[in-house]
Amino acid sequence: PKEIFLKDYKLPDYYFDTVDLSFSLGEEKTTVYAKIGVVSRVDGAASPLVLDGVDLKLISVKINGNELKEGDFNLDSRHLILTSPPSGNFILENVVEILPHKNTSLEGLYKSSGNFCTQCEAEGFRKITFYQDRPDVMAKYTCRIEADKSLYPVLLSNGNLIEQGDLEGGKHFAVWEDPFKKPCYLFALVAAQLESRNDTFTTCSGRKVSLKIWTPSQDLPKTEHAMYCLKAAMKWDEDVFGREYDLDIYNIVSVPDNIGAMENKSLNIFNSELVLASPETATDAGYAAILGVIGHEYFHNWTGNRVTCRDWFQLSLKEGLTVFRDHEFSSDLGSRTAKRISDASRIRISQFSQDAGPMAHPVRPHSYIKIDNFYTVTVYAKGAEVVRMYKTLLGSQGFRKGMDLYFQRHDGQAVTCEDFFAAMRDANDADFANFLLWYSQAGTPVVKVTSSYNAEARTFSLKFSQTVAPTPGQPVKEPMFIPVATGLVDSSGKDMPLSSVYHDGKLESVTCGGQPVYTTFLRVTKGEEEFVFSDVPQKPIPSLLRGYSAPIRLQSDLTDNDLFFLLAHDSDEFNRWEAGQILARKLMYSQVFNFQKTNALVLDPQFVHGIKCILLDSSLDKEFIAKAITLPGEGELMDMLEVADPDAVHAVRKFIKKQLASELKQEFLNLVKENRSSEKYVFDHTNMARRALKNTALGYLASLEDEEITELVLHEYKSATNMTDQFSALAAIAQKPGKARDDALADFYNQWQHDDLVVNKWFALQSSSDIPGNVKNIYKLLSHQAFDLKNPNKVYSLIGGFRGSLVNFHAKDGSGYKFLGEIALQLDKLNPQMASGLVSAFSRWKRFDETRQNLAKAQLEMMVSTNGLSENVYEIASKSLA
Ligand code: BAL
Ligand code: ZN
Repeated sequence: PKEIFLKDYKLPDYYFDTVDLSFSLGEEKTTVYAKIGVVSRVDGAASPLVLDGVDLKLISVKINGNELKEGDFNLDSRHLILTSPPSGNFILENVVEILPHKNTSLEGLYKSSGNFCTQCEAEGFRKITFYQDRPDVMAKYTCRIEADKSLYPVLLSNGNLIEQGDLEGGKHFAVWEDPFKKPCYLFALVAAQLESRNDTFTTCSGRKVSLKIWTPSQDLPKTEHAMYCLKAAMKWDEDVFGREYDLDIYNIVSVPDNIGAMENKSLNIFNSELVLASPETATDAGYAAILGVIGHEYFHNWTGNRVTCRDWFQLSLKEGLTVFRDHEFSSDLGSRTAKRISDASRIRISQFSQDAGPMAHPVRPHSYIKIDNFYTVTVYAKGAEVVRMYKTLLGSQGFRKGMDLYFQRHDGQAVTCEDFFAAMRDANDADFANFLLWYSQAGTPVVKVTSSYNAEARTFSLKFSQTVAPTPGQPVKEPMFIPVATGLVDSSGKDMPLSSVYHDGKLESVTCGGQPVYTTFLRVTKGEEEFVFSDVPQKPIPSLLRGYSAPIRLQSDLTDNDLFFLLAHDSDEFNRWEAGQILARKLMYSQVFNFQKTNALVLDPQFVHGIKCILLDSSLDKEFIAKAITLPGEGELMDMLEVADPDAVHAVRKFIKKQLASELKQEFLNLVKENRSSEKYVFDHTNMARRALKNTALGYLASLEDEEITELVLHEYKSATNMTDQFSALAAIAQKPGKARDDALADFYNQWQHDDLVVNKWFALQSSSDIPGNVKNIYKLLSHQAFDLKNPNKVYSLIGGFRGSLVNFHAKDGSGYKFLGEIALQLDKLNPQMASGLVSAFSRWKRFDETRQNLAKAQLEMMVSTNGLSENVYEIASKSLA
């Protein structure tokens, strides 16, 4: 396999300015005719025109109406090369045949539950026709679709419908025209038996946009929430970013087996999991995910479609920015603190773990074998944190100025991360020092802070030192530019006013409009440096990295008492939560050593007291309480250990959870009672927060061996009137093996077997279970009538879910590794992209003891020596072994 490098980027020699496509869709084969207006960029001698094409049967190729003969072109399994095209502009026509019903890769044009649909990002368009499949080739498209009318009554593509009609033989056609230039990865086509929920949105300039969400008719009632989300997103983008929608129609199509959700111009195609919801079938988490993803794909219309990426190395230019925008959207519509906690947790659990493994890469990777493998938490979530730091540094208004300049400069262009940086800088005349390093340097910065108070001088000093560990291909790192939001908390728990800081030999004012501030943003840019606050009347407790102002690991010298104090008093809710998490991690860490030495495990009474105070504090938001009493995950703990020990970490977390449940049983029981509701389901923050707290309390209680509690949990399961409550109760019952668990799981399946999306939750609950030896059950579920290895949702639920149980995936007998290795190879033949996603679970095998290392390594070696392995899996497996 060939590695592709950013440094080798070259402008294309040819641009395409118009693309007219015509599809004749059939059951046996589909014919695609493409007429492309080619513009040569280079004067003089024409260079060969290299077109990408995979799994295409070439029928004919013409230039300016003349059919090319053998010798005028070269054809291999991935390219059509026109050896000597004319100099100047010309028309290229080609006809190919493709087999959508045989396409299980879910890229290009494929059949999904009997309907035709496309997925072209990143490099799927080359499975539709011969083309320069790269994002910097932007053209205006028309698309004519012809198909059987009774089988495919709905024919959709990008842009506006300009013509439609009936044809002989029971066929019909539609012609769509997209007035905006776009790269081919945004092309989309759907031919299907679907119906639509219809609505309208009037834009800020008074244009009426027709909104349609397409699903099979029986699912239409489940699209109400998605429509609400779409309209909310359109309004929000106008209000917050001044971005108006630019066409008169916006379609969203829900299909059961798309890989996720896709922002195709005016024709988003979504996995049904991210569109369909009803109170009885979707949880609060599902409702919230739909809000985020409908928003995300809509926001791409400006950040991704109108302004796109020059090349795939710049993927985070659109994804990091659009994730940031969807995070802000969800924060504005729900709880900002709770959202920030979830997003920061994802960075620290998944992204830091990627940074510490063989697939560590910068937000803008330097190279790849398959770009599909780089739709990662680093490109998306760390990329969003990088965008957030611009906002932190510039403030809301400065950030908006930067965004406006970015759109003004680059609308209709394919650009780079530097272009975004330059717009932010130029709009604000800002000094960003070496901020660009966030795009090119991989790894998690570790920042150590020590503090000291000088009572005589009334100064408080913070000394920072930062390091970034080596990552593959980057042995030596430079210091990063890190904004550290800082407050100083006095002995009564109030924030001290801050007015000046001595730094770099200068006394700098940190006031705002002449007034002191309560949080200031320290710009940490060196390997080591000191900031000294002046006029500090008493020894403060510093509240550092408020709101998680940079994606770093912070190690401070705060004592346990300081942390308990911040847990009780910090005005920054994120840091209140953070203080509790640090305390919990320290406690769990100490108990892991007790477990390893076979000493009895103990729970610090001060910790129990801290949790109790949070539980009883009625002034706190309920979702915040639910998050604050949730213990850090096993993965976070494993990351703290020299040698990852899944058995110890699992036993310790389970012990602390059960012990807390036992000591705070009455409080948890009260929370369950006080937060029940028999009212109709409402998706809003107040009600979601109430349900989150009740169900977190129920989860704690269910860890106890107690008949009365088993009865209570069963009662909650049976009396639930929405999926959030029903599923939480099921999960609580399913914690422990036994008859109650078996009966409840069987009952749930019987109730919901007709609804695939609910059955997927049922698969995931079982596969991610920590019950001992669970891999046996998963083998059984593989042959369950509802499972299908071709469907991504089912694969994510049953196989992906299994990775969620660290204790079973890393079972010391190797059964978990063997299971995943076998399945990944089976899946690789159907869908390499999904297979490589699973294989990444092996990537940190070197973190484990020798026995586990050997077992995991054997699976990776087995994969790379398999004949016919995909490039996707090869890249992950070989880099993991390196
Ligand atoms: N562009 C791929 C799907 C998404 O991130 O929106
Ligand atoms: Zn996206």
